[in-house]
Amino acid sequence: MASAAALNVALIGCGFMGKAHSNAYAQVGHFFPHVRKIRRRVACCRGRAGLEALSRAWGWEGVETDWRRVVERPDVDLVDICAPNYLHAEMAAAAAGAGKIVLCEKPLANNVREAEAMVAATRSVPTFVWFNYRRIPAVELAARLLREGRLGRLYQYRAQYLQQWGPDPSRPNNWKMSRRTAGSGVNGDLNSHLIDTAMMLLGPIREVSATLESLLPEKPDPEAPGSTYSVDIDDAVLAQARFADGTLGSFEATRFATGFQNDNSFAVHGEKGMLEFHFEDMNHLTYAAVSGDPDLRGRRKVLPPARGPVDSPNFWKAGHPIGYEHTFIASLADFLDGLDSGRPARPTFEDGLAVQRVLHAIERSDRERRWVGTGL
Ligand code: SOE
Repeated sequence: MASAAALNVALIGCGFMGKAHSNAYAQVGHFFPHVRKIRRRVACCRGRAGLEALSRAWGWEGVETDWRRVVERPDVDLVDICAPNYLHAEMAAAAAGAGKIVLCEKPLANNVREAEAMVAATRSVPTFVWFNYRRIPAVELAARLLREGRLGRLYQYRAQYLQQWGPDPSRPNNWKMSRRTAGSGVNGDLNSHLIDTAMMLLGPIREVSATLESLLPEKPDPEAPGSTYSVDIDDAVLAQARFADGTLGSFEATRFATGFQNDNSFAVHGEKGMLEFHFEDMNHLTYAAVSGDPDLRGRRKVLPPARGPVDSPNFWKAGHPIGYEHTFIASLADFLDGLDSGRPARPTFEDGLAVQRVLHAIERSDRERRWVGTGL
């Protein structure tokens, strides 16, 4: 790994996440001036037009269409994988083999076997998975309140990830619609976020009982009007879970929730109170306490503190709302901070593997129609 002060980054993937990560690399030093400087060395993907557009928009110094060349480059320190899921394992192993730091989009891999191989292949380099919703100030506040035991004994954890684009006839076929390239449907794409946040807040999930559903196995193909394309992934997942601490959990993820754009939410109920979060209202955390005048009790929305010390330049002052892009900037800032402090930021690939084990248990439970242990 080059020991230059600046960290030379290679980004693989030019889609939605390529843009979110490019913005994070461009912005992180503005908001978090104490972390290592970033050099946007090279962006890589197969489609030339998308690649050139991304590079122009976000200021990548160079472009490359062959990822193998990118991971071998001596002027690259960090490889960030935003390519389709089925490529994660091979790319991560090659990058780590060349001594690079490896960051990867979620879910970590197509399945547990690949995720285990990724953990094994990257043991000697720093790793990170972009479960970005962990870094929302309201979610961080929830984590702090739970750590402090503010809810007392926990009764129930309920999480939902609701999107509506599944049946949209104008959506072209892409890699997310196939098990071969995506590993799964909503289980990996959306439920993985719910599981990661839940395990960050409450600890490991021990066992699950789940149902997966493909709601529209033939979808209209907007690129060939009048015809359809086959889809072999899950469109909706419902899971009951038991955490290691005994708390009962429920998880629901779907792309068929008509009326919902991107509602990633959770609620946790305990003997002393409750917490609730909705990403579509990401600047608020809802809190209710079982104390005080019973007639004045109720759920109230609180505005979480700004990220970092109040007088630091991190993001904006309290009360000045932040957005989706800040979750990626904060993820990157924590990762870079961890590199320098020697206390690696989470989630690492080990954490990504733990999520993958739960996703796997969910699929197996659906197939075998019974409760399945996660091994965690
Ligand atoms: C799917 O629509 C998607 O883009 C996910 O892949 C992301 O992880 C999620 O944050 C938003 O929705």
